[in-house]
Amino acid sequence: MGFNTSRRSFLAKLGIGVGSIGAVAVACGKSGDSYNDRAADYQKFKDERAAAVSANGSAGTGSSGGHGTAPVVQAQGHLDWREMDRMHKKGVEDFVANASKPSGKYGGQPLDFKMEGDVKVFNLNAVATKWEVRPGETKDVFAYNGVLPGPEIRVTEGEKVRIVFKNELPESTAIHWHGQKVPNNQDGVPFVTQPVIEPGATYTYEFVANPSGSHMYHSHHNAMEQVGKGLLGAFIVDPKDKSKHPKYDKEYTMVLNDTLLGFTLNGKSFPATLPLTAKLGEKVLVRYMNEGLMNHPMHLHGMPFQVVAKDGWLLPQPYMADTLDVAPGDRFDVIIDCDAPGLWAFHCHTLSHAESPQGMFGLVTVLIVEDPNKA
Ligand SMILES: [Cu+2]
Repeated sequence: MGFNTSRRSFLAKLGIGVGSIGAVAVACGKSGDSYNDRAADYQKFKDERAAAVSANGSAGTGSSGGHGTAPVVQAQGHLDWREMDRMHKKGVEDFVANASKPSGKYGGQPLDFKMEGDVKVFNLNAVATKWEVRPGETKDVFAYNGVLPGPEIRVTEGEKVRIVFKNELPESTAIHWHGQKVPNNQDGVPFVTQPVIEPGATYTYEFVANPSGSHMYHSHHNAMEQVGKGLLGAFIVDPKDKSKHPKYDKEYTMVLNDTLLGFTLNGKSFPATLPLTAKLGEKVLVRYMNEGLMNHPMHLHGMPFQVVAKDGWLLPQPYMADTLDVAPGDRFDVIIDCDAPGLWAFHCHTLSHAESPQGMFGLVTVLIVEDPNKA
């Protein structure tokens, strides 16, 4: 499906006419060039985003069916219920099979470092490559060290950090350390705090890790496209003094994204997403990170979770929830007290990000709580 056809059909389905933003601008009597330019830019951005989502949704013909907005709408009313059930079942079976023996590449693994004096040194690059979002669906992506999400960079609060970055992309870029209190010239915003890092160039970032908590790193240049295509990762700063922090037995990071690669959880779309696993009675920390353009109300079945931190900062009063809206740029730390054995669905509750007539897709995984007494 071509770019324009795709965009028009997507907008038509939503009942949105092209140029509606421009009409609003005129109706409001704001006719200054800069306002109209901005309105036009905004419309262009919205069109491109809609086209990206639509194009992604219509591209997949995997075994579990389409998984974006367009095919969902087209398919409704055309599937025999038995066929629908078969596809839903197959998606879950594929997920379970993959969970026990994951196939393909997964990102987000801790990045190796070396110490130079008292500085923790990491090497990172950015490359254009291919990435399998789910079986049968491979995308052209930009990736840090070739994986999505990029490798996890993990340091301790107060540690000196150096990241030697090589740009192997066909375009310029720069890295922003989202949530970190860095010196102004290390903030990674081209033409605001630093020159762009051109193709082939190397740039070294250096700062002291602080504050602690769940943070992110991502491109801050042509970011709608570069982050949308995969230039994102977790930057986790362990607290120097853990005594004030809640205790947990294991942890998972969920990096959410929603544009050029479709709805992805740690770079994968269900059924290629991996489950979270815990033993009965364990406490699991989940770090939600939204690198996308949309809010994602993340919902766990069977157990609530305790929200303990926002953007790395411990909350003065943690609270219980089972659905937590994670907006673009947000990080939340939640702790699940795994007191209910079984397989529990764990998904974004914007249902168009999670389920179609052909089965679940996108921002869906499962929390498996094992009861050791029933092995
Ligand atoms: Cu969502």
